[in-house]
Amino acid sequence: MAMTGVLRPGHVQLRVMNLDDAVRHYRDIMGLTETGRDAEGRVYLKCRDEIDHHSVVLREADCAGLDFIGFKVLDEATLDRLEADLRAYGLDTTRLPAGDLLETGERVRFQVPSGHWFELYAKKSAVGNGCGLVDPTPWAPENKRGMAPLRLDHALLYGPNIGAVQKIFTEVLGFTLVERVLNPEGSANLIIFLNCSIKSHDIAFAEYPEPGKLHHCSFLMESWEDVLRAGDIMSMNKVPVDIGPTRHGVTRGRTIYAWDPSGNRFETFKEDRQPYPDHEPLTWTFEALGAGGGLDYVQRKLHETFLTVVT
Ligand code: M3P
Ligand code: FE
Repeated sequence: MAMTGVLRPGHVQLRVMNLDDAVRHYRDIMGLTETGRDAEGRVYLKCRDEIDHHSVVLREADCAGLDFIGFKVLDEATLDRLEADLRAYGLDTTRLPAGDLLETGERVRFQVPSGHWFELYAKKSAVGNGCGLVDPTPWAPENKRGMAPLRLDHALLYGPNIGAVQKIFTEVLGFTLVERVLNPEGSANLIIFLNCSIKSHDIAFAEYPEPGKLHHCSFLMESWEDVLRAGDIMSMNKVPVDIGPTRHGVTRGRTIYAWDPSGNRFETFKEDRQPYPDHEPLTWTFEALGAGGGLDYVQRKLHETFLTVVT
């Protein structure tokens, strides 16, 4: 098997300021399926083509934002190895018990120098995508509701010390730098896009003074047509839109950025690039992030919200 180690972002736990409004957004407007609620009141949801029990966990809190992101790893031996590797690198790790998140095995949690909390886990109950395992259907009609994203795809996080974060992800966790945007001086990276697969990115970080911030969680759509259709659904439901529909020059992703009722940005996204680990990373100058269409290839402008609005 070529794909080992860290497989993918498997879940995000989001803080929302009103649980009912958030459930209406993620379940009824976006069309994720609710798969459970726990004793703490957290709500678990999954996208229609995901196999595992959940990818989005909503927790009611006083302020919006991201509690943590979990990455699924191949198996328990990989989890043990990566835990040891993180410790050998000098990071503190803690183990959360199986069942702390519904239907999820033990998680190895650690904080990176941007202030974000990550966790690795090897086990989560497979509930399936409704298509079956023998003579499967291509999609399950009962799960194709609302915007109907296929899966949680990636997140862009804002915080300090992204150079140190990049080292952890590439040197310990086996990620590859795929694309980057330089700072205005050209002296360091302002934004880095990393994958652990051949996705255009599995995680991205932007240099920002405040630690632990969320720029967006992204959801993969089946087609560009479905991104536009998601835009229709946003308008019908008065979901506030930030940017798009357009294409990012950086990563080539076709996109809409919009906000959930708590102000957490989310993206409906159709990827358009599959970089292998042997490909050279692509570099964008800061000037090209705006005028070169890095952020918005159609309008070629640096929308102010991109650099300033985070939760
Ligand atoms: C994405 C994406 C920038 C592009 C961001 C890209 C920073 O959010 O999912 O492709 O210009
Ligand atoms: Fe994105």
